Amino acid sequence: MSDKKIVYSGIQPSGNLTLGNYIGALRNFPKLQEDYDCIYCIVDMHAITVPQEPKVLRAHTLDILALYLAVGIDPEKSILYIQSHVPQHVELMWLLNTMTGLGQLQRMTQFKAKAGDNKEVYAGLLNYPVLMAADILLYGSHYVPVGDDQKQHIEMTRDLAERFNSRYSDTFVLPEMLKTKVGGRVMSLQEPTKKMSKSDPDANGYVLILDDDATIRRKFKRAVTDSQGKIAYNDDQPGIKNLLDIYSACSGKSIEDLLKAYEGKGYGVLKEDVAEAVIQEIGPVRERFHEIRGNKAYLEEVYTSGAQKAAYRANKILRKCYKKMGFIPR
Ligand code: ATP
Ligand code: LTN
Repeated sequence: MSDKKIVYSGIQPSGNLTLGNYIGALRNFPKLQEDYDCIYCIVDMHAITVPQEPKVLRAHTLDILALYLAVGIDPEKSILYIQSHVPQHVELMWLLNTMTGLGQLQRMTQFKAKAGDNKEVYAGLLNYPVLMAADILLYGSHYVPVGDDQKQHIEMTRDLAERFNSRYSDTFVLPEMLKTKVGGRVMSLQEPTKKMSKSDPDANGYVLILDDDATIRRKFKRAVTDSQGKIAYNDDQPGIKNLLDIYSACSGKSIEDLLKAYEGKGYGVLKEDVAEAVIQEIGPVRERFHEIRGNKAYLEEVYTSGAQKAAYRANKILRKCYKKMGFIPR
């Protein structure tokens, strides 16, 4: 095994991926392959913490795999697999569950947001962060590239690792969040104070990686702005700020340069140009996605060999945990 540091990340097959998922997470993954030992997972066990239609879940799982490949993740360099194919995740989650505070879980913002006003809230949703901690700790991961919304989950993962280490001796690496330089939090196009989310009931709020060009142009045209009529970068104008962030992330131009270039210009022009920058950035990914997604045999080969490699590594750490906790080895 190489002595490179380990990078781990996962995406839920809970819907079609948005521009937020792409800028905040996905597009950063292939760049890390050269310098790190990368493991990328499709976290289907997390996706079922909210109801999923079986047929749709199956399709979304393969979609994410094809997207991972389309952005340039190379299965020869990185481990690419489906979470449910490596049962060690759920085993470690159980061990960690026995040392996770109920109060801590109930205070997680994602739990509160997703539980919302639902009458019936299931235990899986509450335990979501414990499964995420297991994903990360099972591989001795050093860095976790995720969007800003995952900060609390990473902190909890570190807490659990520390608790286990101090109770049973050094076992887990304390992982660090790898933040995106630009676009760590892409906001909704309709409610720019809310994060862009694939589970938003309003489809105009998000742009999907797989949206066609005309749809992308239309969604940006309808993006909510404000009545101030000047292009500036501040929290009083969250819609414009979000458009500038997206533009900067897709074009590589700095916010200052954009502000200079758009001084005195109208919102309509800005929206059109942002749409074009987005199309330029994600158009090629979309094309590669369609080529790869049709090749079932190739996808199967990738996830089968990925699961084998992942399980081999996961098993090593899991056996250590069992032994330290006092279980009789098999
Ligand atoms: P949902 O929106 O359905 O709750 P999600 O998109 O937040 O789900 P994942 O699919 O697991 O959840 O997210 C994958 C990655 O995309 C994570 O690293 C997450 O931080 C990142 N991400 C999600 N939404 C955004 C966003 N609006 N801006 C930046 N990064 C994001
Ligand atoms: N909660 C994450 C998805 C996720 C994940 C992980 C990310 C599950 N397990 C392990 C990084 C590492 C989210 O992005 N919503």
